[in-house]
Amino acid sequence: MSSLSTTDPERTIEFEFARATENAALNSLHWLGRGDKESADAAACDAIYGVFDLVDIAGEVVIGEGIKDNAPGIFLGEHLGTWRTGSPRFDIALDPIDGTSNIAAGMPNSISVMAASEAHEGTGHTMKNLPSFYAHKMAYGPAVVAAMEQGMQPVSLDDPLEVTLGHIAKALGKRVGELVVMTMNRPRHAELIAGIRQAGASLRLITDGDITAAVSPSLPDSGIDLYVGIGGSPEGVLTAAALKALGGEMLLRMWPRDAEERARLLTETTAEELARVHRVGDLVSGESAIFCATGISDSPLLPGVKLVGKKAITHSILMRSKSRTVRYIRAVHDLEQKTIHLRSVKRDAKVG
Ligand code: VTB
Repeated sequence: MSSLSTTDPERTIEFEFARATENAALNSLHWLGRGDKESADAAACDAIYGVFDLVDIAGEVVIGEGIKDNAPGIFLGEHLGTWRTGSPRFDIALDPIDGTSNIAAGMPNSISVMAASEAHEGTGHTMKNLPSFYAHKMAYGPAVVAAMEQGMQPVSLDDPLEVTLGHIAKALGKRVGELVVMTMNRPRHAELIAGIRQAGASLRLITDGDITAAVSPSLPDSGIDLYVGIGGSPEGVLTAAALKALGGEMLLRMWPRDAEERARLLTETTAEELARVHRVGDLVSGESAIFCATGISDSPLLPGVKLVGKKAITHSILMRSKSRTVRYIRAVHDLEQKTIHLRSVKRDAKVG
């Protein structure tokens, strides 16, 4: 008779993801505010490798990082886990630090984040690696999804902003003036920002890290009603893994930066794909997915790491879409006892 852990390996393996992002957060904390984002990223990657070097899974990175930030990175196609015979296969998406500029500047809004979905022989990847650098995204929570299921006109990336805000407000039983919209502060968002102000909604701008921003509207107490803007494509897929478990939704369309990128993308994909509006289920097509993040510095999703005497307190969110269980894991790490297994060193490193 097979046990739950062999028929549903996601159920036990998910906790290793929490260890991995916790250790990535703890190991990168040293770099908070030191102006060195590459070292912060390298420290997070080292800890993630270190955890998975001890875990019996056959993990393939299907969405990695690196190219964008010119960072050390864990790249597409890399293997995580021991790959012992019989280990369950997982597709993995990760951003060892979303918001490396934030951590380097000692600013809020950085997390370590991973997503995974069980992979099966012969079927394609369970998470979609988009070839564009940026994507146009709009993310909203379960109440808006429910309103649309009950007949409210669906929101669209192509509607004028005031129309979209009208729909969101109606779905949430608010006035537009009571809505809070979040986006990244970028020149490319000048028109968007002006439009939000013009419509009379409140605006929360962030410098970086749009995974936490896009997940926020799906959390009951984040105070954010809508995320909209142009941010990284891989971050969009990681967001989708979270929304799949939270019951939120996102519309995402690739956004070529310029004519040169558009031309390159057209050699890799079709014009239809470029024009396509993806939803959560298109980006994360596996039957189920795990999403896990640990706060490094404070964000609307999670508090950052707190050092209290000889202890470090981490806050993580761990969820999987199959059960829709959302766990908030507050962990107290005794820094005098705790070791972080790193790939780069033979013996385990002490924290701090
Ligand atoms: C985006 C966003 C990320 O970097 O990729 C952003 O999705 C880069 O935007 O969360 P710019 O090129 O405009 O700086 C993050 O904010 C952090 O990686």
